[in-house]
Amino acid sequence: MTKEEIKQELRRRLRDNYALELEDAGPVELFYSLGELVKAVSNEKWQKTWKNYLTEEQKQVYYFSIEFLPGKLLKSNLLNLGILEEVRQTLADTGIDIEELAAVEKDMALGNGGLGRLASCFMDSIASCGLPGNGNGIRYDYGLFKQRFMDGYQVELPDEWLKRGNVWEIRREGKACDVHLFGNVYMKRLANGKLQPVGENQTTVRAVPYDTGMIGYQNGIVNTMRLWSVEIPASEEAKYQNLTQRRTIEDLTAVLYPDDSQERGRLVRLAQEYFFVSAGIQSIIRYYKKLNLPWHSFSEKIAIHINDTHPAMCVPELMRVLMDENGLNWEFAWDITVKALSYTNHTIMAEALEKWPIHLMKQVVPRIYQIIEEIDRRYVLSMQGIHPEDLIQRTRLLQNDQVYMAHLAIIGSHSTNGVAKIHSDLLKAVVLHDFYTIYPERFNNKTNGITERRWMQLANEPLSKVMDKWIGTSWRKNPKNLKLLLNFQDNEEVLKQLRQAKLVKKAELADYIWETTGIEVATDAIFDVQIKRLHAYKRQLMNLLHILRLYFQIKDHPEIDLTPRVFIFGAKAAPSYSYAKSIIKVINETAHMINTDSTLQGKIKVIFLPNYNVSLAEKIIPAADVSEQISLASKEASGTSNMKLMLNGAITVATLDGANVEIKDAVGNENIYIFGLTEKEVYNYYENQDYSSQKIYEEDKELQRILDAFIDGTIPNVEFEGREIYDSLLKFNDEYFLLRDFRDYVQAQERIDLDYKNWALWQKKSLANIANAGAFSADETVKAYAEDIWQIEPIFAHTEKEGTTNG
Ligand code: GPV
Repeated sequence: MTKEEIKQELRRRLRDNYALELEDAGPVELFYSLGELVKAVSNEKWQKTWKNYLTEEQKQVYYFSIEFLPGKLLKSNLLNLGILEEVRQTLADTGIDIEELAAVEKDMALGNGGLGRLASCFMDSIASCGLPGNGNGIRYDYGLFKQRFMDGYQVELPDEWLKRGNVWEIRREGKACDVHLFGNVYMKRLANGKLQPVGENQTTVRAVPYDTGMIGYQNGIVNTMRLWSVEIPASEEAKYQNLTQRRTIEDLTAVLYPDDSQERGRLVRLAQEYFFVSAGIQSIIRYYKKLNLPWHSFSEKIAIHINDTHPAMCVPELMRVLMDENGLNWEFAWDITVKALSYTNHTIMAEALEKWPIHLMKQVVPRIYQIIEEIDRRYVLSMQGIHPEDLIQRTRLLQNDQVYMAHLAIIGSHSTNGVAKIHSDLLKAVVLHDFYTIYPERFNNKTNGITERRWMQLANEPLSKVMDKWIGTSWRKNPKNLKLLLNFQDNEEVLKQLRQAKLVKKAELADYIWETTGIEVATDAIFDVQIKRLHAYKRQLMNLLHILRLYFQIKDHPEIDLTPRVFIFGAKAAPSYSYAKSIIKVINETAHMINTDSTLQGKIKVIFLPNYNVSLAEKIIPAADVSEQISLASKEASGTSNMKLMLNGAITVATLDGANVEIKDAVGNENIYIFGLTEKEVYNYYENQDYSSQKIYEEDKELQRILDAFIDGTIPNVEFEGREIYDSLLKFNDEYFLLRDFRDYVQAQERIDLDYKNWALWQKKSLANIANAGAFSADETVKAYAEDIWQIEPIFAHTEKEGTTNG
């Protein structure tokens, strides 16, 4: 599209939809008109893509995830369509700043954190690699809550993202399906002697899909993310005249559960899980039937991926549809199911491993529970005589009146993968060791990845331009080529320009901090960033202990030569996670104490930015100098903010946990600050039960002063929270070994303080991080999934300019 065409199209839409001239339109009208224009451009490609999949009978993957976290889509869509610069220019010619209208878009925040964002990075990469893939999830009316601070406390407000409508989605009523919940099931004998399950007193709801195009990077591909919304079916209208009853149904897709890696055994959550699983499986079967192929070819055309256990009911649901609705026998249906399905595990934290009470399953999804019982029975039977009885009992689906969802996912699929090397190894060695004994061939690793299109090209234009200038633009298409930057490690001009680019983003963030908090920060300070959900295992509290140490140091020695530092936090706590909320309160109070104390001469500042989300991440990450990845070794499955920060030239201070281990291997020891217990040492403590935080406290005067600050009034207004935290560290023996790792952490921080003073040395480390970040491109990750797990192939190996169809 030329600039002239863009302008005309925009003018026409503004006139037709709003009766406005381009010159008179405000950001809202401009955003919606531009959005529609983008949709028109991409719909043509979308239509070609899916038609092509159909006629070529391409094998497709369906990525089932209860969370997707795309953020804003306008600029990403423009970039991937290859018209971002043209549109920016066109608007600029009329005196409009594209950023102003881009800001109108609400973040699509249908996810909590890492898991949902990973799903969205994968959607971008799957399309960009020309892989036939679809997302399947839930269209929540309200996404993750909006976070405010009041008196330092987290306050949650509803996320009304659909208030002004969603330009990107297409409602496809024609593709709706019915989902049955509750009631009971009995077996009816048919004339041919077969047993047929019949549902009684069921609640039937309508699942209506809303499709959003997932636009590939300048390759003509547009895939589909399908999100389901609940409605009352026309046939049932009479039943639901009562408003309260209607509400109960509509509640099903009303709101995202705001718990990150925490299990919650709520009925509505179970119904949500079944709802999007059933609708998704039904629409896959409907598609497969169009192909007119025999059932035994199913897994040659369809791969279904289970993103963590939330969609694990794909196993019994696919069995149900194949048997009850299509007459296949158990053995045949089981063979198809196991071949089609695959599963990713995202945590080893016991409290996050889903288990559903049997009574709840029987109540909400009675037929599914019957099938689960039968899977369990046959599993036990098939293993007897092959494996020891205790192993079979430990791995079966039904235990302690609960359904173990991870067991269901592993037994009912052909692949189980972890999300970083260390995590996958721990699954095999400890958490899922029993299953590894039984199905060693099913286990594999797929280290997470990120899309550098959003996290570098869009979020960090100054850095992108420096890259273009020195290594050319090929990294934009092929992130692995970021490696070319290594040729310039000793080129002072390159180092200077990289530093300059960082400074630009730091200045922008400093402005944002000033506007939102009224606090002034200096851009020559180290911007030290920890951004992720608030969890005890992620140890934001240890970061705070270090900050308090610096505070006391400056208080005692005002003349001390510290490199100025700005500590930046972004984190939401699950509304029910009171310990995490206490940590937020204490960080906020400490921040206030420090930021208002002029005797500190601005040497340290603490900024807790409210409402951390994808858009805020895009502001913070490019401005970061230091990336805090300090979870207790073995607890963080992978992490992905570690990769985004590295890509933007931040240097990581890290434990050997999750993907940090691979980041260390990629950049080398001299370009990362590693500290703390190793995963083996942590497990040793568990085995020997000989950890005593009290002992460490007693032997460390400085640590005593820091911990006492929580209860002696040093940190103001935290009478309750300070005590809670103090007790967790001493009375309850410091579950995540903060005190054990503290000294080592402090030493790593002291090295950072020193190294930063030598800008060229620091910038060289930063360069090494940028250059080696290509290894963590989600493009590479999804290609590995495609080859090893899904067995799907890219359709177009060529670029946009060479054409958009392959014949
Ligand atoms: I399970 N993760 C998440 O965000 N929510 C969850 O419910 C579960 C896991 C995260 C892990 O904590 C991260 O370490 C990981 O990088 C991310 O999933 C993506 O794999």
